Formats: sequence, structure tokens, C-alpha cells
Amino acid sequence: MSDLQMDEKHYFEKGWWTRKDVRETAIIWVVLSAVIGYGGSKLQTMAMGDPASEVMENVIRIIQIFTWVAAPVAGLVAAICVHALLAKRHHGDNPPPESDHQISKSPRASAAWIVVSGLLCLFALVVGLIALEQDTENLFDQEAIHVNVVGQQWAWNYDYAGTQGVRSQVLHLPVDKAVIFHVTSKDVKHSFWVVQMGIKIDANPGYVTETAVTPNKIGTFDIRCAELCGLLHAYMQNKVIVESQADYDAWIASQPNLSQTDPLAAPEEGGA
Ligand SMILES: [Cu+2]
Repeated sequence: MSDLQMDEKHYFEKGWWTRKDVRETAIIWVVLSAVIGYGGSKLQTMAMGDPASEVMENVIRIIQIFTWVAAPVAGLVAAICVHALLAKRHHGDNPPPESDHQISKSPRASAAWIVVSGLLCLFALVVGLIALEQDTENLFDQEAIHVNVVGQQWAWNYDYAGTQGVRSQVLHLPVDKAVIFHVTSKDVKHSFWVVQMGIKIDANPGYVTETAVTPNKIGTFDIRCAELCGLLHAYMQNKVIVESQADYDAWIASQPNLSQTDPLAAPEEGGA
């Protein structure tokens, strides 16, 4: 029998899970998994603010599911480290007799680790693909309104298709109606990010990218640039005002008619 097989036999001898160090590590594992799962899923998503679309609700749900699924893996690694630090201190030249548990060379332990990680990756892939499929549904909504988004150093401008040439620097949207964004840039790469609605897409010069969402909450939310785009990147942000359909229609009607004039010659509109 090789050394390796003997080591494995020794480690997996009958009743190995009743050993003191294994039990202590298991308790730390459970506690750390709960702390990592709760901290990661609750505190992390609390900082994101309340969702203003179903897409964002999906994003938060996925973060919570993935965090809880990953927590036992992170918890196990941390538990072994913590237990080793607390209980496995050794002083002297000769290693203690129990230091020969060669779990790292155990084919069974390696196989279990690979299979479990593989299943977790597969789970993440399937859940992610399902969410991605749901999130793209808005793109095919025939009733959607269309907004052209142009990023430039360091501002966003919005043009509303099908209106009298309405342009604004604060985005207005009606609640509970799909909106499709056609996004581009005048200069460098930016990234159009509607924070509480959970959508983010690159704004590339000479190219139009598309994303879509249905805002489901009335209020004012944040829009930011999510691509480092120069000196004032941090200030490239403005707001989206989600309002009732009537308020939105009234706002559109109140805007100057730019369709007959050269939009570049018209004064910039500051929004609400
Ligand atoms: Cu930018």
C-alpha cells in the first residue's frame, strides 16, 4: 500500500467525523456560513436601495441566492483557517503526530470538492441564464417607448422617439411601461447605468447598444456612468423621474417643439 493510500485510509478511518478537531471545525463552519450568508445577502443588497423595476428585484434575488449558495464554500475554507490558527499552534522542531492528515492528497476529498464545485457552477449558470432571459423580455415589448441615450464627457442626453423632438438632461419615464434605450457615445466609452432599475450597458462611440426595462415605482432614481471615462467621470450622473402616464404626457407636451428646427441650434433643456 502506498503512503498516499495509507494517509487516506488513516484520515477516513471509521468515525473520523467524531474527532474533536473535525467537530470543532464543523461548528465554526456552520457559524461562519450563516454570518457570510446573512452579511453578504442582506447588508450588501441594503446598500443598493429599494428596487424600482422587476429587473432589479431579480438582480437582488440572484445576489441573495448566489451568496447563500457560496457561503458554505467560503465558510468551510475560513473555518479550516480559523481552526488551524486557534488550535493547531505548535512550537518545537518535530511536527505533532496528528499533522500527517494528508487530505490534500486524498483522491476522495479532491473528487468531492470538484463535484460539489462543478454542481455549484452549473447551478449558477442555469439560474443566471433564466434571469437573463427574463430581463430581455422588455426588449420585445411592442408597446415600449424608445429613448435615445447619448453619453459624452461628462453628461447624458435623452431624446424621446415619436415626440416633437423632445430632448432632456434629466430622464422622464412613465411608470409601468416598458422603455427601450438605444445607447451610444459621442467621444469615449461610457456605461449607461440606471442604478435602482438594475440595468447597465456600454455606450460606445459609433455603435448603438440596446437595453430595456419597465419602471414599476414612481419616484426619482439615479443614473450614473459606470465606465471610467476621464477626469470628471465621477460627476457624470443625473436623475430619472418616473411619473404617472398623465404626468409624463403633460411633461412631453410642455416641452418646446424642436422637430421643425435644427436640434443642435436649439437651447438645451434642463429637465424638471
Ligand atoms: Cu462616462
